[in-house]
Amino acid sequence: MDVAVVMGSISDFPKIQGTIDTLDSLGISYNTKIISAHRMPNELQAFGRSAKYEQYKVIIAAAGGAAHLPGMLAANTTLPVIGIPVKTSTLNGVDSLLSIVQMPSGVPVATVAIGDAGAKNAALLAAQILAISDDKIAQSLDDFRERQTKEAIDSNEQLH
Ligand code: RP5
Repeated sequence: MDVAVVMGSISDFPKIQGTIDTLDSLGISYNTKIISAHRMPNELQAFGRSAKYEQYKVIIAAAGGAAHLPGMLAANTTLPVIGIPVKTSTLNGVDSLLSIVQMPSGVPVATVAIGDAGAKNAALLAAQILAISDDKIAQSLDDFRERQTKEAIDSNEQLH
């Protein structure tokens, strides 16, 4: 599998449907996993340390609140980690965003937007990383961009 899609809780799953749908539509292989940073710290470390040897190439990690899952995974691997800030009911995901994006120097996490746009963009960013060395994924991405542009042009024409 090329991508590991890790989430902090089963409650995150419906919020990253866009990630799953986008990976599917681009033909990218992935596994989904629940690893809670604060409830499963040992499992988190074990997965982070083994991910490269399990042949994953990119990790997408979604978490909400004091969202330390992406950062702690990044601390345990040199694979690229893309963090999705999950929208929370108390602070609308601003808590998640700041927890994920504000990584101190030395251990980066590529952070996408809160909400559906971020969930989809996480998959697209993973695809762009994989496309560097995978012509089939590169072609899927080009096709996606072409469709997206055509839809935008068509919507402009419908407006008139
Ligand atoms: C985080 O805490 C998860 O990523 C989730 O977004 C949030 C709430 O988790 P639950 O209490 O719903 O399991 O670890």
